[in-house]
Parts: sequence; C-alpha cells; structure tokens
Amino acid sequence: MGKSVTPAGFSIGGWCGINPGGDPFGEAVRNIGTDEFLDVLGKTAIKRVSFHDRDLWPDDAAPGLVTEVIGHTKQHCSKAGLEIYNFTSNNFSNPCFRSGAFSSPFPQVRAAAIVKGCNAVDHANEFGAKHVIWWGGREGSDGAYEQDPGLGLARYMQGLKICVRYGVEKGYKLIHTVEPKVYEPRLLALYAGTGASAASAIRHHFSEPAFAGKVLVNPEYPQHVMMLNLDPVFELGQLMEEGMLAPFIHFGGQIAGRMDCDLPPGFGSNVYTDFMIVLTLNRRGWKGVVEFDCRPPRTTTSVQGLSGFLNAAVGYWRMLEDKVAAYFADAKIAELEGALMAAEDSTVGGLLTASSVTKGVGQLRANFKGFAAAAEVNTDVIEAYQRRVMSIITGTAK
Ligand code: GLO
Ligand code: MG
Repeated sequence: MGKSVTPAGFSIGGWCGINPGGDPFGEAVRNIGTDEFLDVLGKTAIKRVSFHDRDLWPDDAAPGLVTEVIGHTKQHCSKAGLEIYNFTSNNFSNPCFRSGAFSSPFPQVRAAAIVKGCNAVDHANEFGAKHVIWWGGREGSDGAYEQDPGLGLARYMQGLKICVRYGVEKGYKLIHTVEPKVYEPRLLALYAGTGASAASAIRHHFSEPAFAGKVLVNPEYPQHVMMLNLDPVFELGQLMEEGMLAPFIHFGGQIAGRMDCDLPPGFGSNVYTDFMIVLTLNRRGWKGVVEFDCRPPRTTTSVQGLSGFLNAAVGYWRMLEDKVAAYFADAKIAELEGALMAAEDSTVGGLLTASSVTKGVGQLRANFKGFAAAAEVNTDVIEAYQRRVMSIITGTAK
C-alpha cells in the first residue's frame, strides 16, 4: 500500500490560463496573453504547461511563423522555469471539423484531420513534450446518426492510429493519450461511455504489440464523468487495474449533471469523491502529473485573480493529499481496512489456479455452512469506514 501522497508535479492547459471567459451568451471578460500567463504561472507551484496548436498559431499559419512561435514559446517557458508537458491538435475549432475530424463522413475532412494531427505529432516532438493528447470533441453527431456508429468509431481510431504510427516511424518518444468525454461540443460523442469505453476501443484497435503502452486514457476528473452523473472513482479504479491510465490526469471542478463546467478544483464538487480520487491514485503508488484543465470563473477578471486561482488549484489538491496522509496514518482506518480489504482466503483464493475448478467448487460446497451463516458477517464496518473517512476529511477525527 503506497504511502507517498505527492504526485510527480502539476501542469495546466495553456488554454485555461488565456481563456477570456466568454460564453455563448456573453462577451470576453479577461484579456490575458500567453506570455503574461506564463509569467504568472512561473511564480506558482505549477511547473508544466500544455498547448493546442491553435493556442499558439492559426491553423493555416505559414511554416515560418510556426517555427518562430515554437522558438519564442520554448524560450519564454524556459525563462519562466516551465516545461512544455503535453501538446495536442485542436481538431474541433476549425469550421472544417463541423462534421467530425478523424471520423467525419467526408474523406477530405478526414484527410485534414490527419494532416493536422501529424503536424501536431511533429510539434510535440519539437517542443520536447511527453504526450500527445487526443480529445475528439467533434467525433460524433448532433443527433442525425449520419453514419454507422461502429464505422465512425473505426474511422476515429484509424485516424488516430495513422498519427501514432507516424510518430513511431519518425522515432519520437511520445505517449499518446485519448481523452474521453461523452458530449459537448458535439451532442453525441462516438464513445458509448467515458474512460472505460475509450479503453475498450483502444484495446480493440491498437491490439498489435508495437502499440503496447503507447496509447492510454487520460481522464478528466471529475468533470467529464460527473457531467453524466457517473462516478469517477470506480472509473479510475478500472483504468488503473487494466493498466490503461495515462501518466497524468486532468483535474478541475464540476457541478454534477451539468455540461462540462471546468470550474476551479473543489467548486461544485463532492469532496468525498475528490478525496477518493487522490486516495485511489496513492494506494497504487501512482506517480503521475496532475494537469489542471479548468479556469477561473467568469467573475474573475484580473491577473491577480488568475494567480489566486492557480495557487488555490494546487492548494486544493495539496489539502486532499494532506487528508490522504492523515488517512494512511490513522490507526482506526488501518483496522477498518484490515476488515474490508482482507486478502483472499485459501478457500476461494486457490480456485482459479487449481487444476480443476470443479473439484475446488466441490470442496467449497462440502464446507459451506448455508446462506444464513454467510449473512452473519459484520457489515456495519462499512458505515464505520465512511464515518471515519468523513471525520478525517473534515478534520474532526478523534
Ligand atoms: C474539453 C477537454 C479539453 C482537452 C484539451 C486537450 O472538455 O477537456 O480541454 O483536455 O483539448 O486536448
Ligand atoms: Mg481535459
């Protein structure tokens, strides 16, 4: 059981810092440029930053401009003490992607997505980024189901595979991560669910050994899961158990059941759930990076406000880490965990490794004392566990 509660560090999407705070009904409320944001960021504990291509240059920029911006951005980041962590192709803002990108029914649009994606793979390498994120915001439909959905998903994965293979052929040391989200901006995304369904699509379409460990899932917690009223903790458990979790997660705040809020961490959230995300990562000794993908609320308009938001995002995660440390140090929790996470006993534990399951089940049957006896197990320990965790979170544990 891991006891270290510090992630490898923090990162943030550059697009969060420069977000002007407009919404479909209201104008921009902030005007903070990339350089100014990087200077503010450099003074916080967040030492990594990620970009979309389009955060830095227009989609049709001439190669000379791209080279110039890459040089300037690298220089400015290094001056501010920042590492460029992830790079991603924005395959959702350009009007050409209104029918989808890799999965569009139209071949010329799929070609555009592949060109843009492979350019992003090159740029990720030039920036020295660790991962290329693939969030398919437009890969879906607005309700027409205009192509066979299985074909749509296959096209989506095929486009991605071309970009991944392109990077492999070029010899780049990049990990690719798929970021799932079920809706918004398209009303229906091609994944039938969130992280688990993306993982299943990856396993099916990237089954060749050459891709092993090269395409993983980067979930966004709690936003992309709680916007559906689903549970991020169980999803995280599955991704970790199946070895599909990327070396980083996106993190922010979300009011359950609403469209993607990307609120400051802790806003709108269930603190018990947020705590369990951090606990689950730590139990398995996760050493990844927490990348904030959220922004100040629209009511925050100044550079000082942005700085407060960044420090508070780290502060919220650190608060959760402190609570997790208190959890690991708590004798009562150790006792409760002992009851709840007891190792498999020999009766059941050996069944799957035995030469004959039938023989083992026969033994079980012979020793079975009846269902009433099985019901005698003391399950009150579960509520006691919840109460103890809550008292640790609220600082009321005695
Ligand atoms: C939107 C996503 C988006 C991605 C980003 C990185 O809901 O969270 O911000 O994380 O485009 O590819
Ligand atoms: Mg995200």
